[in-house]
Amino acid sequence: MNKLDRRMLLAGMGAAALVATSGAGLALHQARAQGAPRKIVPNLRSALIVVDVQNCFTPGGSLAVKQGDEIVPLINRISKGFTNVVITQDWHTPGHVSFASTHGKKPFEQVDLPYGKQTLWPDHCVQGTEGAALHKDLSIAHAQLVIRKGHNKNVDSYSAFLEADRKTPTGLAGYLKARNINRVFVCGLATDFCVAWTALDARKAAFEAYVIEDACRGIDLMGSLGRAWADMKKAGVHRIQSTDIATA
Ligand code: VGL
Ligand code: ZN
Repeated sequence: MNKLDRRMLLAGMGAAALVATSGAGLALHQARAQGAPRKIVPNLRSALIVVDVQNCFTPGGSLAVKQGDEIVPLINRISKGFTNVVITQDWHTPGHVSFASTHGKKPFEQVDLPYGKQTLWPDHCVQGTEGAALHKDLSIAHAQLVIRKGHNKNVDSYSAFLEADRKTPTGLAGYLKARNINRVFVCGLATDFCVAWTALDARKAAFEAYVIEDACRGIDLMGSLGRAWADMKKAGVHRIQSTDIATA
């Protein structure tokens, strides 16, 4: 085969490949136009984890996340597509180690604790108070487990899986595994703290993890939101929107 023939052959293959690609593209386009479902369909091995949708984190609360209440109707709707739903509550003692007031410091400063750096927060989600209650419009009657975290006075817990000492389990991984769940979908407050830490720890515990971006709101303390998304991407957390999920 001479040089020219070879070039023509390659060009011909290229054209054939192009046709094949656009053919497939057309088929996909037609499938979409026909309304073929391309959504994620949660199954019995999937669980929705609704993180910290509590009065303290919604407008009017002591650690209010901007527009934190807007996600409530969205979460109610998404939850209908899940057989398995877990709800978390931040659940601190009075005088908790994560409170600025405990250290005579201002909120959003940091302190060094035996387990590492701790960001200090306004007093929030004190056990049994109205602020720690779930938002009144959150309506997920079929949720099966409410897991309370950060209840140890000397250890915070952003994650629903592991406390901030990075070694005390909450029991959530064992619960999910005992029920044969392998995929978790995380939503709630706040994207860059409790949602991100929960999704990252889900990956460490070998769950497939999805964060439903529009069903979360972030605090964004000195770039924490961008960092959280970068960390989650690196860990293989899928970033999706509520419209990507099929509702029942
Ligand atoms: C949270 C700060 C302190 C959260 C909880 O739910 O994201 N953030 N405690
Ligand atoms: Zn907290």
